[in-house]
Amino acid sequence: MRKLSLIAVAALSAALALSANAQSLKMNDLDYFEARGTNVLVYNNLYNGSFYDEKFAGLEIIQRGERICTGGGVRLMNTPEQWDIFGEITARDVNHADSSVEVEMTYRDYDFAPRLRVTPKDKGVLIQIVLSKPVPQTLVGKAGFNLEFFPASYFGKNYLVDGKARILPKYPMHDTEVHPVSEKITQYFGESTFDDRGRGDFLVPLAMSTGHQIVLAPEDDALRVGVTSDSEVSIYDGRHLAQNGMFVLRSLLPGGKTGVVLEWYLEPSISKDWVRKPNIGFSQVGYSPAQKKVAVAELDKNDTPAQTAKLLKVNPDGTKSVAKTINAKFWGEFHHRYNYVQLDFSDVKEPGLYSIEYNGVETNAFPIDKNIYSDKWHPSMDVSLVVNMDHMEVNEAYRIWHGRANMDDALQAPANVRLHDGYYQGDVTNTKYQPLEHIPGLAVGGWYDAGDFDIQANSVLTTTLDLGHIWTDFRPMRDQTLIDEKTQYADIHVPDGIPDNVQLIMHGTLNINAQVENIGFVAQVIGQPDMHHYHHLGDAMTLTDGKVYDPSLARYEVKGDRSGTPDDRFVFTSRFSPAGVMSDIVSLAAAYPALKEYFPEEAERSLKNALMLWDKYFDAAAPNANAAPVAGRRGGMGGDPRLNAAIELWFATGDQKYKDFFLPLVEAQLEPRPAAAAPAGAPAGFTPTANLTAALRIYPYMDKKFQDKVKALVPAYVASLTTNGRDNPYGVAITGATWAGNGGVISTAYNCYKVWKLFPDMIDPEFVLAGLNYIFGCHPYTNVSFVTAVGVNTKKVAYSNNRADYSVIPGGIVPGLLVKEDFYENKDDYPFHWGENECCINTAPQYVQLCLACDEIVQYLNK
Ligand SMILES: [Ca+2]
Ligand SMILES: [Ca+2]
Ligand SMILES: [Ca+2]
Repeated sequence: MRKLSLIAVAALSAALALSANAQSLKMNDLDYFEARGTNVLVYNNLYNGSFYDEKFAGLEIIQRGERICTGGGVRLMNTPEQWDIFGEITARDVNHADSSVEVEMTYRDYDFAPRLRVTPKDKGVLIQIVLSKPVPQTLVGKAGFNLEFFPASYFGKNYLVDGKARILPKYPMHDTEVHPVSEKITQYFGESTFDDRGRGDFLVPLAMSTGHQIVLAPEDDALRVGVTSDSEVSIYDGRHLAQNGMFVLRSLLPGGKTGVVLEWYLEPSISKDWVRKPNIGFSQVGYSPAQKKVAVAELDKNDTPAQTAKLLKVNPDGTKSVAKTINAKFWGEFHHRYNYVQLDFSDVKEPGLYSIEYNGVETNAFPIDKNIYSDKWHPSMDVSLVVNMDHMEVNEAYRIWHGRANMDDALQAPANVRLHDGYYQGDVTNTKYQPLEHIPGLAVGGWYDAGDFDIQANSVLTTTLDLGHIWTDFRPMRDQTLIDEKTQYADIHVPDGIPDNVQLIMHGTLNINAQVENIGFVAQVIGQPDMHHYHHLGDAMTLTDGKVYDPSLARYEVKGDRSGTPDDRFVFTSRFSPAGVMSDIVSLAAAYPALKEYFPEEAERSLKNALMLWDKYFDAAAPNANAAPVAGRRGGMGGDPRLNAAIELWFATGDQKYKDFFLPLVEAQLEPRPAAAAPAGAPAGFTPTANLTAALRIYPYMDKKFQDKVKALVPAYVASLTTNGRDNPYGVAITGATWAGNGGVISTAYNCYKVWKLFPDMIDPEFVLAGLNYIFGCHPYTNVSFVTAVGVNTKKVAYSNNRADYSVIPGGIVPGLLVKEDFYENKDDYPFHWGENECCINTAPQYVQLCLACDEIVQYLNK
């Protein structure tokens, strides 16, 4: 039970005494306004700043369990984009006595700090904008109160403006105009999202409608939201500017006035009887006969949990028979909003097709079968890792996914450039190249990092490394892709006689080796030179013209293989450190065993470069040398960054000198670390137990003394891996306030597998399987599979580079559930939340590893 504060109890009693307003919004003890079926949040979620406007802050409405509205606040344009400035929240006062929330939004550059005050009124809230000073002259006609609605939630609905009926458009189809750029409110860091082709203007979407009352989706009780004001209220469609744009309701603030300058009455739709339908979480790929099978039902607190559920078997004639009556185990409340019930049907082992019926809901059907994990990694290896290949034309049957992209790679980034997505170039370039000089040889290999089109060091290195480990640990011979690096062409579902795993490893080393040979090391990023190119959507080949930039040509002029169009990617070469280079060695050496068998020349090249880097930077990479570890790159955090490089070089060469180097370092890691020794920048939840990651990798090859020592530490290690899931009914750690936690779920489950592989008696293999059960649908909010195209009910949209088409690239793994105050979210109709839906390339091989591990485990359990 939630504990009500004394103040909340007093406020509740006062409201009950009036009783006429029994259906109005009340402030709850989480400091937002609540009524049955509707919540109004006022800056309970703040802009976190890392990627600017994430469409998860401001005044927001959660209605019938879905967040349909966000971004309520004073903004400076009709339809703000991700990089448009917003007011910094410099005060937020929650007053339970009069049920008000008041926030101050400060625009420092404009000496402007409007206050937003929200109080319950009738069946909704009164929104007031209060000014102590008039709107600055430069912002008159620009500053207004905006409220944003997710378009996809409203596809197929209408709106009323002063009683006149209008259709909410599925696609932007209204008018815009261009204004001189001198009128534009500068975006963060002076970015410009709009390419004006040198004309000196910017785009302004015009209102779709204007009136004094606008009601969205009046016909739909779950989506209806109305705004009434004495001021004019307009509705805009932000998708004219950006595909992730919103429907925006907006009123301008008047000039020359102070005090309450704007009032809106906002009425969401309350439902006194609404009960959310149970969300029954289970694995959308089904279950193997011998494994544990526990579905989790997520229930509205107004719902009455039934004592039993039914497991139904679906017969060939379409009839369903009861395979088991399941005793429902009430788990209780978790994360405030819902109650949870566990439904265990582990004893059902007969292969077949099943569904679960509980509290009036029947799930989609799913299999119980021996081989459910054996093919679930195919879309990631066959499609996701192929479609995301840079510098390749990628074909599949009748479709070209994209042409050969970025063939003009790349220019030396000049010093002291700060760009989007954390790209940063300091005051030294660490290379022999002049600013904007073309660096040769880079138009080969590598992957698009995620939903964007850059090659980031961390993703190209870890993807190559994990693909290398997949080969040495599992040796998958699957060959369903033609990959021709000579003509830079790939064809999906076309075998070519070479295992795809090996070809993908080579696609990684081709880029890593090119960077090492031409730059000297793997650069932090090869990324777009400006915001207009960074936010590119569409065929990657159209991102640049493929012609090397020549500043002597006029803008957009073309001469032979050079052009005056400044679209070539920049190589960001600062943040270099000898410790960071150790990660380059790790990946090249880990690639060696697979390459040696199929591409001996590329294998020798990789090993040669790894050894060259080792010799060159060995001394400088020692801990406590002047060079600081590079955050986010493996091997650079805590301990000696050379350790993993030495291990991989030892596996690649068998040279005793590497073993002599790493063994004492690994043995030192086996000493328990006191909490005070947590390294700077250690991830949240860092546990001061022994670090067994490296020890488990070398375990089979070490002597008994070493093995005994490691074995003694395994129970504590297992506890550290499995503790964080015990606070919730899913048995998996659920994390992620700004970036959801599926990556952590996968890596934790895989670490459990690595323990099980060596010590099958010391860990329950169900901890490995629980990770994939969660990813495949046994999670809160919905039961959709977080792996696109894998499972029965799977993600309909993802933040991949085809997100503007509301589509997916099969085999991608989305980050999953964002965890807010008492609310989870993973939208499946709006693909533009990167923290929920962006498929990162380096998650794909990690997921493949886990599938292969789970397949091995269930084959063992089913024996
Ligand atoms: Ca990126
Ligand atoms: Ca192949
Ligand atoms: Ca170019």
